[in-house]
Amino acid sequence: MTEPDTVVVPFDELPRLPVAGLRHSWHVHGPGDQFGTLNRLTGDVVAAAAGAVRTGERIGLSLPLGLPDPSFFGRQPPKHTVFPMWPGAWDDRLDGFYPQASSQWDGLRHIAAPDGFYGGWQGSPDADPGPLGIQHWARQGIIGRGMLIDLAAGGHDPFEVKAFSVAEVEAVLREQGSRLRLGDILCVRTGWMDSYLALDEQGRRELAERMADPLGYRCAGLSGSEEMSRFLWDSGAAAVTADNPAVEVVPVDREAGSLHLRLIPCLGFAIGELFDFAALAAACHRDGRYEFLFASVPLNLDGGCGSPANAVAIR
Ligand code: UVW
Repeated sequence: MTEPDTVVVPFDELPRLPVAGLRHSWHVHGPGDQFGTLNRLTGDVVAAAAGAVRTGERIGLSLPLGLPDPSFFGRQPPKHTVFPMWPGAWDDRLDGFYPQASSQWDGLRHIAAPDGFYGGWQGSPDADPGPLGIQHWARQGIIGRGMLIDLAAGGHDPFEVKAFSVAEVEAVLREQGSRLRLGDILCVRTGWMDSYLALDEQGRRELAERMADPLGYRCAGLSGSEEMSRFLWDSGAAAVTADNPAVEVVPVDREAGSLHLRLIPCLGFAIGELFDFAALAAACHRDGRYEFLFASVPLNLDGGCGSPANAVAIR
């Protein structure tokens, strides 16, 4: 499904970490690399991505900052206060702001392997804001060709366990007539966000209670298997985003493994969660065109472990 000549080092040629035993890319972009798979967004790749814009239609991909409400995993929606500065001028303030509570990027200091963070960094994120902070991604933004992979029509319950396999992802790409290429930003729609937004207040409260434990709830998502990480790496993707809370299926199947662990510390993947792809999917299905220019600028927050997505699709 991927155009040739895209991948620098094939997944099966990557070495394995001594403790985690998983394939890693720590040597691929040189010592001190801060970008991981975002290195695939070269000038040529981004310039070519602009070719996906035909009509100039823009579609926001982020939830309002206050959603989900209640938040998940012990996070909180920010408290927004609007106040006068002087006559005719207003200011505002966010208190209790969790950058990963809404549509968001997981940065490279969000998850460590037993062998260390991406690249082998052994520091402590609360002590040193420099390495792997989200500020590095803010410098260039996350701009490239977006590709919707719409898995939502499968008839599954997004609030139940359903692990999408590589074969299922490839089948959808085939049905869409989509070919992946180097630097693509994959936008995986599982239908989770549509189901979440359709819940009433009580339903949202009950779901948040079930999601108090980041590892203990149930949701449909990509399989955490090595096969899936091989597919994502070899596809040339620069980032993987999804409309669910973790990109991957939850709970993690111990036998298959954790995609968070495989992708973030081992392969340096940028992953995005809780995106809203409903309007984008409607537009893509309308004209049978699933590519677009994806533009997102993470917060320039020194030492940030993640960031609001601030993402838009331009068609
Ligand atoms: C955790 O992995 C704990 O959170 P998230 O799913 O937001 O990345």
